[in-house]
Amino acid sequence: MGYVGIPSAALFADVPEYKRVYGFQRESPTSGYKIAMLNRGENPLKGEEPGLEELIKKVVASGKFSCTSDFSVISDLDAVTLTIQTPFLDPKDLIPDFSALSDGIRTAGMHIREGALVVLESTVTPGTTAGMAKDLLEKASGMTAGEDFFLAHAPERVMVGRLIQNIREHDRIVGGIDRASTVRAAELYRPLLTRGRIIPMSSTAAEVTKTAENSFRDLQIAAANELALYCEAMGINVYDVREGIASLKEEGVTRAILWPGAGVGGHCLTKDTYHLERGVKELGINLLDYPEGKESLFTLARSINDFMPRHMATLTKNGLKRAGKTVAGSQIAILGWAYISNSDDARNTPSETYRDMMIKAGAVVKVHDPFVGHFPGVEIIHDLDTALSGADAIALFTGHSMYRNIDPEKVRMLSGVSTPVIIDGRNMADPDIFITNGWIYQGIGRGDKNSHPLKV
Ligand code: SAJ
Repeated sequence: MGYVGIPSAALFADVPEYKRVYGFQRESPTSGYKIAMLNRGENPLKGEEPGLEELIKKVVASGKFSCTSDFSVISDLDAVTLTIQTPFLDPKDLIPDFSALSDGIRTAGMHIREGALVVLESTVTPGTTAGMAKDLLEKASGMTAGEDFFLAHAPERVMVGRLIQNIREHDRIVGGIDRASTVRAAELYRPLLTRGRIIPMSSTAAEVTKTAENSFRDLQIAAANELALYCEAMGINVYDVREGIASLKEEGVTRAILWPGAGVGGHCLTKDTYHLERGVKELGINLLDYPEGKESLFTLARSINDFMPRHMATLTKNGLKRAGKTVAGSQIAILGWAYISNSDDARNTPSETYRDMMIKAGAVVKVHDPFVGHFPGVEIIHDLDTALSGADAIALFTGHSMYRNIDPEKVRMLSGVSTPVIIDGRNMADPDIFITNGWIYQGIGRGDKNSHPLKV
């Protein structure tokens, strides 16, 4: 019952053909509260999720959906889907942490009945469905996959803020361990789709599709970030360049250039590359023909995107230096703890890397976020004025809409600092307005502004 499981369960329960849907949640100290909330028809996910609140109310009121921690109910079910987190223990050695997923698979295996379908929606290393998952299910059930029960991979492709829409409208990749499993899984998901279509393939191809689409996105972002770093060094505005590149639109010539920024967070782009890398290492290393000694393009992209919060630290140091200050002893306000705009999701947030660096360098750091309720070890301030008062520098890390209208004059008064510094990691602030109001401006990709003359 997380960001993927909750909207999926509600949508399955809203399908007329499906008689009954259960959401399974362990009675854990951190998440057990969701069971009662969901059974009251309430949405445990914070942040804006259009349509989800109403849908949960509807399917609970109709009695088609309920949440339970009693996993034995699985023995009455025709299909079980698993949307459990698959983080990495150590990206360097490509070791994923499949402990939670394995527990879920084993539990499902202990209860599934003959003829049932099991679907992994979690993003996994290519080869996992037909390998580890099949073995765990067969051992736990005593049955044979493909003969006594069906098994497939149908990766989630959702983004927070658009969960319901994404599940309904995105094409659905469906990959069975065999043809019968692919057909059964296609049958399960087809009624969910309003615009999307089913794209059938093998389970391993489905796993590669998912891990590769996120690795490609991460690569595109890394290319935009590298270009931004180049533009800073060359004293030009990356957003002019981006507009220029994006303007070439012609049949077959798409120039999908994404946005540079303060970093890449979340539960997906930060790890799926490593699933892909582990997959080729396990399934194809002896057959792979690749330039000798050259690093994977995808892991290089990871290191460029992981560098961006550190670059924000350098811009902060430069900005404070221009104000005659050092990071040590300065007060810094981080605006945005969530990894993505207008959401409460702070998994692998780039803001954390930056905060740790600033504290280590001797700064006093305050963190503001309108959506993130709390975060282990970090005090999240919800009142913007409180976060900004006394700030020598403000670092814009997340594109929350409310930060677009920051009034430089008002904030300068609040900070009580004669020459405050703004470090824009999401192209939210108009440099000229801030500079005119006596601020020192530093922005990612803004080589045209980062050495602006100081207003005397
Ligand atoms: N980001 C940039 N520049 C951009 C786009 C994003 O710096 O141009 C940053 C964001 O600020 C964020 C991170 O990258 O920190 C990830 O942003 P995202 O927009 O990729 O959001 P995710 O990670 O929630 O969603 C991705 C999506 N994958 C693709 O579009 C290929 C989504 O479709 C997937 O469902 C999701 O991963 C997932 O769950 O795998």
